[in-house]
Amino acid sequence: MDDNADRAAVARDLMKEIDRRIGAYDRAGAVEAALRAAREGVVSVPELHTLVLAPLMALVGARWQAGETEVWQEHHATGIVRTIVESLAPLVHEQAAQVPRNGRTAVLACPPEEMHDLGLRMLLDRFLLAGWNAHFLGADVPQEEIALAVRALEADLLVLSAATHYHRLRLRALVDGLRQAAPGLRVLVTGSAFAHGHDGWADDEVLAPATDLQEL
Ligand code: B12
Repeated sequence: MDDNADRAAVARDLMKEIDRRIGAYDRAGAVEAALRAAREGVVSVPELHTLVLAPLMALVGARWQAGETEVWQEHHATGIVRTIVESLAPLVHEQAAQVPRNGRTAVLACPPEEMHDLGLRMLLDRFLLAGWNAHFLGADVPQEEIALAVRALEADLLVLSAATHYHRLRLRALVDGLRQAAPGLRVLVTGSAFAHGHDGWADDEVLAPATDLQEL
């Protein structure tokens, strides 16, 4: 087995273990399994995000959609995954301190009424680990507050994330408005609403998950 296949297999096993522990309502065990793997370098933080936690959340969503689980179980699982991501902040800051800083600042936010901020929260860590100075504003941020934040934080880049098609449509007007208010600001959109294509958006307006953030 090559190294990539090896790491993918390790990540799959870790996802199964975290999933099993969440299913058994073993919050401490699920968090500890993820933290141990990241601290020991069994998976890197970006691998934990993309190969373990994102597929786990897709599985959680699919089970709910198939009627196999209740909404509260999806909320329960989401809460534990969020705890895992937040618990890794000290490790991320420690690792980011070893990476040469690029002197650029990114602001990450969800547009008004968009509640899916977990993927964007993971992206914050990946920006920090790629040498950016980055700030996360979270879910459902009013347009005026986004405009104030990019100015106050002297952002070079604004990343807006949407998970639902409905929010993706409203994002067009929001992005155009923000660009008018802050000419020269680079604005990118991302999130699972764009996972199956980005009609109505130019290629260079969309941040795809495979993008090398150091090259942005
Ligand atoms: C957790 C969750 C919630 C939580 C959000 C918690 C939070 N704070 O983030 C809560 C309960 C709030 C929620 C609410 C709703 N949700 Co919800 N939710 C999910 C769930 C289960 C997981 C999302 C997640 O965190 N994934 C983990 C992160 C890391 O993954 P990600 O953001 O998707 O990003 C990955 C990929 O998408 C991809 N990717 C990301 N960006 C990009 C960009 C490009 C260009 C590409 C190519 C790929 C890509 O790479 C990432 C890493 O692998 C998904 C199921 C699913 N399959 O995604 C549904 C899902 C996103 N929700 C959905 C819906 C419909 C809703 C509700 C409308 C439900 C309702 N009737 O109330 C509300 C809307 C709330 C709102 N106003 O925003 C739909 C969206 C359908 C659509 N496309 O329009 C989904 C897909 C479920 C489904 N299959 O129906 N939800």
